Amino acid sequence: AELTQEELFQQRIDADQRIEPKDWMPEAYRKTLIRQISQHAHSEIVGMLPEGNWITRAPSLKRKSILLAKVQDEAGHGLYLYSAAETLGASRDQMLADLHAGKAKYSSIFNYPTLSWADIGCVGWLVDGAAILNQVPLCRTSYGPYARAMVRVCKEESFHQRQGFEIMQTLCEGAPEQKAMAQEALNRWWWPTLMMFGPKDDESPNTARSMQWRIKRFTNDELRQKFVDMMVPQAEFLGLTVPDAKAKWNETKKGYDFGDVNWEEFWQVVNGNGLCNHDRLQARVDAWEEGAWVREAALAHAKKRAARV
Ligand code: FAQ
Repeated sequence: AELTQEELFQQRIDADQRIEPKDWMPEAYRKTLIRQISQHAHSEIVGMLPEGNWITRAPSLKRKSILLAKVQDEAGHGLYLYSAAETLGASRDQMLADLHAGKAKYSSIFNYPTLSWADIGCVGWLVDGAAILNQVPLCRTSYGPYARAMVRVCKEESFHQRQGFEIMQTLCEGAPEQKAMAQEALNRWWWPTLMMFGPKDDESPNTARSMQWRIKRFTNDELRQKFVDMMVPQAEFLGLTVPDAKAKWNETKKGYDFGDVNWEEFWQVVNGNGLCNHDRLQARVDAWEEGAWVREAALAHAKKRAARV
């Protein structure tokens, strides 16, 4: 019997061939990619806010210029990702309108406040660490433009993670007050970073199909396990303790056991009720409104140039 379009599509996926913008694809594949890529883009853009909060208060000129560069990198990632979503037929205006209306999701992690300088260390070390674990496999995701965007993004994220770790190391080798500040920040950021990987596999409606389509290469729980396995030794190296009494090496599974994430908190934050959801969204809406004159001027300029030729 002849294969259906959908079967041919799955064959290409199974043979690890990339899907490109003009190729036939099931509508649900297109939809889930627009969903994931636009959420990812929004996360990068909203993700500038917690760190942006510390640019004016960074402890030295060197730290300030590094942080400024990092936050600019996140803006670049966001714009890359909006472009990747546009190749699937999504309009940028619509994606932004959905974000500003509070309809679009972005990563839960950016709804937590950055209270001390050590939080900037934790964002780089833990949040970017989680981001890299999640995004390195996305360099092999089945949709070409998304996969290619991830290559550069991951290179920059690796630099971000190193700078975060180095902030933590400096604090941990410093005065007792600095080390205490590092531990206190770790206590607050540990569980929210475990939530970045999404709900447990058996409560994740999208995982099975996204794995079949090779959009995702690992499940949420697989990546969360890798994260714990990577981070517990790094915390020990720093002389810090992760705030989980159940975090213990398990020789049989060759990985760490760890405690349960507070899923109630996770869904509260995802559904708009985290500590900073309101402020984050308001900051994006204000930026959009205050930038209206720039968009108008750019359009007027483009029109004038087009009329000149
Ligand atoms: N927060 O069925 P699943 C960064 C939603 S890194 C909010 O498992 P899926 C770098 C999910 O959307 C952060 N919502 O979904 C940076 C779905 O809702 P929907 C961004 C979450 O897609 C660092 C529902 O729950 N990274 O920005 C979260 O298969 C520092 C059910 O979940 C990416 O976006 C969450 N944590 O798996 C920037 C990576 N988790 O859409 C600045 C790409 C789940 O059905 C500073 N994305 N939900 O209404 C992915 O890998 C996947 O989308 C997952 C979720 C793994 C996040």
